[in-house]
Amino acid sequence: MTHLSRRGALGAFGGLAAAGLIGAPRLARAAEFPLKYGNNLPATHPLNVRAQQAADRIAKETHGRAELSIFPNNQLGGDTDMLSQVRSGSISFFTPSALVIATLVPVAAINAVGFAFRDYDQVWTAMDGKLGAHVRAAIGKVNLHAFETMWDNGFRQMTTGSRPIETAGDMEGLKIRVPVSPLSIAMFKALGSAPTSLQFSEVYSSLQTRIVDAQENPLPIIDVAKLYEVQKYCALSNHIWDGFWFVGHGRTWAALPDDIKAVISRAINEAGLKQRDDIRAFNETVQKQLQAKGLAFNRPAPDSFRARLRDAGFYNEWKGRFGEEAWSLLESAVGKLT
Ligand code: X2X
Repeated sequence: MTHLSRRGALGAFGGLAAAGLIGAPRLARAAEFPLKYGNNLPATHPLNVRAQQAADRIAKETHGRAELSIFPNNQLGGDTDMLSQVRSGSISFFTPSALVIATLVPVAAINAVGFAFRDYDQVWTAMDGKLGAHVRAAIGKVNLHAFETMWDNGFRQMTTGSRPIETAGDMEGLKIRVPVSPLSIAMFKALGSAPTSLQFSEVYSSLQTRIVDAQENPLPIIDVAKLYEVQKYCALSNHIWDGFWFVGHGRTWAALPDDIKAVISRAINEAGLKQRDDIRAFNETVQKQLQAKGLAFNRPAPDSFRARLRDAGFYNEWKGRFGEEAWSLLESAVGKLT
């Protein structure tokens, strides 16, 4: 009797559990191809907004077979960590800035040569054309897959805490944070500054605690990462154009079926084009927004900076480092630099 009633109770419990399961939201089935993507930018930056749209599209168009999970804002570690994770395959995708991937693929910093690009027409002609193809081929050689469309970071501007920068003379002795990038270090040394390489994850706090006095980034990043809270002045120097390469771990990418690859490529490349438009629109309003938040702007003429770089031998040195082929591809887009 006891035995029976216990079985009865269990049976009832089992039935409820089954009913509960049926009524509950469908548990997500693990995707056949789970793909982790890490980056260094806040979730509100257009790069993350458009990447999320690409992820939704990938889930839909592969009928859930591939799932791109995004880890923004250095959740998986700083740039250096994510670069080694995408090389080992512990993450599938990463969007390093050209400056950052250049620690692995030196020629990738070619787009960041100081004061090379005048405007976005020159940038996209070069990066969607032969110069971009040259860099992508070099990225392929270290067993990473680079998608065709480069995503925009922007023209980098300098912000400072203690004094404005009007001419190249004001760069003397400036303690400025730059990304983990040999080109950035060389360029700011040539300008007479005292640059320090720090990962982006450390920028806000190092400005706040005054480990450094200055940093340089495009205005959209200065806005979304709230760097205006810890900086006073912004010099619209446009000294470097910087973009993000969307790269994948080579073997993970190669192992995906062709139809999945096609969906992912389309989704990422098209999202990248939209992200460029977002940055263009952002650039039309961001200066006013930052002014309203207390940042004081000025626009130094580039001539004194260029002259100082030329006199310090910066262009000649980097022409040698990048090599004749890459340098002539850059000059065919922007004109003579040396
Ligand atoms: O670290 C930076 O300054 C950033 C966010 O622009 C890069 O990724 C290079």
